[in-house]
Amino acid sequence: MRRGAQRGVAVVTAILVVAVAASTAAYMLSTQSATLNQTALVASRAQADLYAQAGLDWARGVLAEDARASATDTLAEGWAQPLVGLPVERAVVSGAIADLQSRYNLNNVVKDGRRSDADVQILTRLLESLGLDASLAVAVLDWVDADADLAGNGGAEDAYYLSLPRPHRAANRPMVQVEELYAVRGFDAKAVAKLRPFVTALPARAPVNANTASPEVLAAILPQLSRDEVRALADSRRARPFKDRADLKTRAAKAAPSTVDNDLDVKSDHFLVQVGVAQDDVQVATEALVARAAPGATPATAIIWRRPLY
Ligand SMILES: [Ca+2]
Ligand SMILES: [Ca+2]
Repeated sequence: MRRGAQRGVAVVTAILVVAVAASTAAYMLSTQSATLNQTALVASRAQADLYAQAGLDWARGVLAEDARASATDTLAEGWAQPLVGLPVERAVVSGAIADLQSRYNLNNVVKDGRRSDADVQILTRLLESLGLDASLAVAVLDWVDADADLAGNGGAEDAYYLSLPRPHRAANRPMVQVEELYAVRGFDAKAVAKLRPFVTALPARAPVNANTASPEVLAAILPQLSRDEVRALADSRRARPFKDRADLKTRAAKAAPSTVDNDLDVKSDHFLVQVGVAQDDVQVATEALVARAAPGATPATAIIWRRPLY
């Protein structure tokens, strides 16, 4: 009986030892494979970063080549066609180039250090056409202009921004990223979401490319034209892109020639390049603002900023 009990305990102990040994082994195996996975992940990530960089360089090359090939920029050109899922070794690379001058440059509201009334009016019309408060244009102007004087109703400078629950200052310089709008007086997430597809923040004064702009943006710039006339003008681009400003003036005969000269163009110098890379379990996406120099200049393109997309 006693001997039997001892045997029983021995068996239980043996089972326990085996179980502990097994679980320790399993644990060791799992940590080891986690380490292996981690190493593979870091390697994949580094490789994906390299592909993203290569994708960016490729896009810059495409834009430089396009500048040599044509004096206009239209959505029918090669650069405007997205690159969807190109297999490169173990990775899949996607990319897209968007013309940022198809949008209205918010920084245009200040010209040569001073308020540009014509541009504030363009922004006001754009806001109104989107169902947004027109006074937001004044808030943008105060945000961008160097002074601390209120530009008008709805304007805001440091005194307003410093009184907020999360105080900050007015930028008082050109916007670097269009997301700065979230910090500007009167803009909530909904207003930013509405306006954002139509505006951009470029480092230099930039006219809107009439060959790529949306009818909404064209209408804001060309108030002399009716909605239908703007749409017809935009539709006509598909068969016949605008060759130059003279062509634009002829085909938008009601437009003020000075508006065409100051606020419109038929080409672009600023592009948003987005590159995505998927390799194994790693996904890398990056976007960059690429500025194109005048034809013949070196370097042909420059990266103004670059940031991870996720
Ligand atoms: Ca072109
Ligand atoms: Ca200001």
